Amino acid sequence: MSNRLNTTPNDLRAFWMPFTANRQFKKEPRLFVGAKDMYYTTHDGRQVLDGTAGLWCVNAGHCRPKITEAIREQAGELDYAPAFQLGHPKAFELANRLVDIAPEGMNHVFYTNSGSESVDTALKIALAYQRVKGEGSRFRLIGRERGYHGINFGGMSVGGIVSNRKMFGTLLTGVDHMPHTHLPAKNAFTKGQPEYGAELADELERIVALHDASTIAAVIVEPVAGSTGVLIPPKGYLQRLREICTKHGILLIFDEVITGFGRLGAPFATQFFDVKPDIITTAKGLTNGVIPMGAVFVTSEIHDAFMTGPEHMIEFMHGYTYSGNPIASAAGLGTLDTYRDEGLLTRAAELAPYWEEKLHSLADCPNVIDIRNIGLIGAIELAPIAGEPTKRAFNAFLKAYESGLLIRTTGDIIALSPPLIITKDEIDELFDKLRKVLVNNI
Ligand code: PXG
Repeated sequence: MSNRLNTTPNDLRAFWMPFTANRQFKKEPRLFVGAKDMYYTTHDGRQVLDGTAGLWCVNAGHCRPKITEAIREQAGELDYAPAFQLGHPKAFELANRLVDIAPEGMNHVFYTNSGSESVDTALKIALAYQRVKGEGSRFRLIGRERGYHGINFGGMSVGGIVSNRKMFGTLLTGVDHMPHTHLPAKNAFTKGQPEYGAELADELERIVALHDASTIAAVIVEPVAGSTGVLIPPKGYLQRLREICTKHGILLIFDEVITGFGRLGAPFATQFFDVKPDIITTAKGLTNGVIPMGAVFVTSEIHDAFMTGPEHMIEFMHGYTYSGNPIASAAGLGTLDTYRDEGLLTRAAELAPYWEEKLHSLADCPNVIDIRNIGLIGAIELAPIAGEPTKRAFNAFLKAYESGLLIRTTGDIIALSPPLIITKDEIDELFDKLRKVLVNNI
């Protein structure tokens, strides 16, 4: 008997799905076969309102013409160009356009293919920068509890989600973590940034006192923690982190894989919070999620520190086969055109008050123990079912999907982050559907 799997197209066994309950999924598959603007079409022909911009990435909505056309044209013109020692015009054009919308002083970008790669690239830039500056004793990287920085070894090491770490050995050495900023006893049901918790940034001083600043290269945080269940920075917290890093010569990295490209109502969280890091990591919204691509933004000071030595020598021993891939670059340009022409990088600021009001109107639903929001992000935390953590939120996800709404869950938290093109009517539809799910005994 052959031990090959049946590989007919509708056999689901061969594909080991990422971050998925594979057995549950394959018993009850949920497949999308089409998408347009705010809606997905399912394999059984239903429309599903996208409450999560795919996985926080489809910021301009689905199948947008400028992006689709840009990809189509590029695929017929120049499909691939080697990324090392050679180039093609669109990668440079995109870098210039990205620098134009980036926070002032972020003048250079290094391309990657995902958020995880952006994070590992940023950590490597930080370590190498300290070394080229003559501060090679700075080898430590500091992350934060409940932080998510992707799933490669660097990002996992500075990340703080135990279930993502515990299976994978010793990870990077020389990493420490600050405490997370989630204080539900004080801040539950806060609209926007919480009042309490700025002092948690001072824990960085404690870590510096323990290890000595001369051993610390960089601190990495998400300005708004997404994957861990939407943790909004307390007022003054990010400013305080910046001050402590500056005081001790530590680089500050903002992981903007989720907050980049308009999610909060400014192009980047850096501008929204008016706190300047030294390095910014991005991916997702850079190409509207359509083609994998990430970019790490650095200041001229960091970039220029590498530009020494003989000119024929490679300055930074890092890069990917697909860094600045032509089709990804074209998708990025089509995406930036769409954002510009439709004002999407600031649209969340206009919608945020309406979004906030509608989101918090769910506070009276059963089992809701906290609601949090910022920009076009929302989170609803549910009381876990006794002895069955994560099940209540997963039930909500399944019920929402059946009722024509896509939500995202992590633990017992529902996270919402719709495409930035959402209308007020669609916001109403989203929260009407979600209310029905929540009151319906999940
Ligand atoms: N950093 C941050 C802050 C992220 O949110 C990554 C890095 C990794 O990106 P890649 O492209 O390697 O996946 C992320 C990814 C969710 C969810 O539902 C969040 C992410 C990915 C998938 C699901 O919260 N964030």
